Amino acid sequence: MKRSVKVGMLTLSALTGFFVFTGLSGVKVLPKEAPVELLTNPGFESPALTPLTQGSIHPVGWQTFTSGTTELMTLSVGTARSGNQAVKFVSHGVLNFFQGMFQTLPVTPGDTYQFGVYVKGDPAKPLKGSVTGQLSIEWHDANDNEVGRLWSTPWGASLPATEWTRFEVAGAAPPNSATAHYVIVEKGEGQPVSGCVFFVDDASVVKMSEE
Ligand SMILES: [Ca+2]
Repeated sequence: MKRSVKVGMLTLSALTGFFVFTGLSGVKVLPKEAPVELLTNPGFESPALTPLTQGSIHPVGWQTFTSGTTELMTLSVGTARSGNQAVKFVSHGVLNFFQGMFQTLPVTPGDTYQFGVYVKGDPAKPLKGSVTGQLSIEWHDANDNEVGRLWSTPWGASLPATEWTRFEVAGAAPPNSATAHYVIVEKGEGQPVSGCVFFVDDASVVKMSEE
């Protein structure tokens, strides 16, 4: 009996933690049932690395892009928040370089979507200079033209290397949107330093409901 009461209280506090304030649009809350994860391979566990493939392949389900520099984004087994693997981003010392990965998913106009990831620095190779990471949601219409973009708070030199920090961005799909690109990007900007590292794990996209 005591045990079930305890579990109930835990559940309540966990739900309370899901409330977010969205400014003028009021309070939104995740569905009461466990929210459905919309991403493929959100924990970067696929494909499972072997000693031979380590560092040389991309996570299943994610598309990558760069500003023209060599792609320095790899699956990594050294540091993971869940499972065995995370994605490791390594910076270039190239002015205004960028590199990233994304998934494209259908959206319903008016519905609110939340995109989040956990990020951690590398104590031996912390982010320096103007190198940052950031999340975005890019809304596209049926012809695949971008019709809007939302950004998360960026992470940079102050990113903790001793714990995982969650970053997220959420918003309502605009009236003419058909899909969203959920993007994780690293940017060099004006004073980039090469060889800086951050890890990303446990990405998530969920649809939120209004109460
Ligand atoms: Ca993982």
